[in-house]
Amino acid sequence: MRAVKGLLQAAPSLREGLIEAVGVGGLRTLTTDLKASLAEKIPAEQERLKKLKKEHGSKELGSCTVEAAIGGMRGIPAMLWETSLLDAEEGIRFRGHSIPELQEKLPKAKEGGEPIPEGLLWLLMTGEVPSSEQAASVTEMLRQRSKVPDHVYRVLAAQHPNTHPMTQLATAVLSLQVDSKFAAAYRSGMHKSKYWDPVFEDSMDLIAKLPTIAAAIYRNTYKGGDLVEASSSLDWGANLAHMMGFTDDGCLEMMRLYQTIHADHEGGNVSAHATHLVGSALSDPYLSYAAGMTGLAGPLHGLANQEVLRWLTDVRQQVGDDVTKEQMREFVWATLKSGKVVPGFGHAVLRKTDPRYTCQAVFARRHMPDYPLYRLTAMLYDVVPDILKETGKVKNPYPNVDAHSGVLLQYYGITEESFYTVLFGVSRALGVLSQGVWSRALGLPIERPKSLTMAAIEQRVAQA
Ligand code: FAM
Repeated sequence: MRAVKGLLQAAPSLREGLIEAVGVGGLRTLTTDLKASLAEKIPAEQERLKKLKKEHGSKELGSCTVEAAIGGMRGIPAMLWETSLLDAEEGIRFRGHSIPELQEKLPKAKEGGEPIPEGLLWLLMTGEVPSSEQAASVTEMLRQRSKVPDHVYRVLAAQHPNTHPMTQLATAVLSLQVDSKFAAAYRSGMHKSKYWDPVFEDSMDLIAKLPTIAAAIYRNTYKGGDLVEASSSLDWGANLAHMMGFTDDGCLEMMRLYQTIHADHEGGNVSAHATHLVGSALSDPYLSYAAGMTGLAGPLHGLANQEVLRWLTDVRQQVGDDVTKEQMREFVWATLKSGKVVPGFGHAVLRKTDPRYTCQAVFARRHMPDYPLYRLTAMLYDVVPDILKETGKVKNPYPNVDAHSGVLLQYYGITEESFYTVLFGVSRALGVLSQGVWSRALGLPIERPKSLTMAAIEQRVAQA
């Protein structure tokens, strides 16, 4: 009784019926309004950050070596990112939850199925695993915001027919920027304590429209421009597959899983960091997410999923489907000797197999155990790590998320690999835009790390 009384004193919204007590000392938002739930949490998190800065601001989290400064800033803990955290051995956790845990806990469209990404969005935004009603309210909120303005279709239609789908995506998103509520609010002189509100509105508008935009890019580029209407009964992830023209139940489940696992990978990767950096200048969510997407379009980052498929196609063309392990070894070595990377393997932070790879492999074993491309991918897992270890320089010889995603897409008939990174990009919006809202809610400043010339580094090390 005393504990409940304490809880009521600590949390006025418990008295107002907005939250309920769960477990020992835990609180859960009851509202099905995502923005209300978020607004409820912001003041405490602002206080938490203020306290951290005041009490521990001068403490060191790590140092920067010359190697780190010239080596892509590896391992320097220098950014706040609330929505996920990556452990080198264990892989990603979204707000503290591993991928298998999310597959169990998040609301699903069907019994025993994959999580719906809307549930993950609620979790990323609020830190709480949503109820089915809360996830359903996100689905509905996104549906209401999903209409894409006509001018965006005209912008897409005006592009050169060979424009890469990722370039089309970034261009379409930039053309939506004219409607930015944050840019308008800033222009009209909004107080900075309120920035998170229009950033939230822009982020939801953008996330809502991305499946329609992605599907339009797909239909324009590969299907003669014949667009498919959204279904009013499908969730956000499944609707993406539906609007691309795929209705197989397995494909819808695959898309829900795909859109869930690609959403976030802490803050230092190129797409997240680019979004964060550009947003720190108070560029609105359209501008900052478009920056993230141009980074995701690089072959060492998101475009690796396209590269994996091209590489696998080369294997099949040169060796055939009945490739032996020995032939595969030769092919991998030939790739390395020609000065190229083996796409889908390695990682800047991870040092073990990516759990995003593992969950896709589990999905494949369940849904397509005899599919030749799946078997080829499984064989790569047996062959590639030992070879990469033999090179003596690759820090992580194991597969990452991109080694498996293309196989699942191919199986369901999404065969156009140059589109694959767009699917990654749609999912990535959930993570980087959720963090973007929090960055403004927490009042994070403009990013401005120090750079040095080679001469300046030489001078500093000579003095050390
Ligand atoms: N194949 C061949 N060489 C590789 C390699 C791979 N898969 N992974 C790393 N290396 C090389 C790397 O190029 C570097 O060589 P140099 O010293 O000659 O420059 C050396 O091994 C040390 O690199 P590292 O420290 O192990 O990796 P980095 O942190 O520099 O790079 C990756 C990380 C992801 C860019 C790198 O592993 C790679 O190029 N992998 C293939 C591309 C890929 O799959 N990218 C997708 C990553 C994914 F998780 C994502 O972002 N979506």
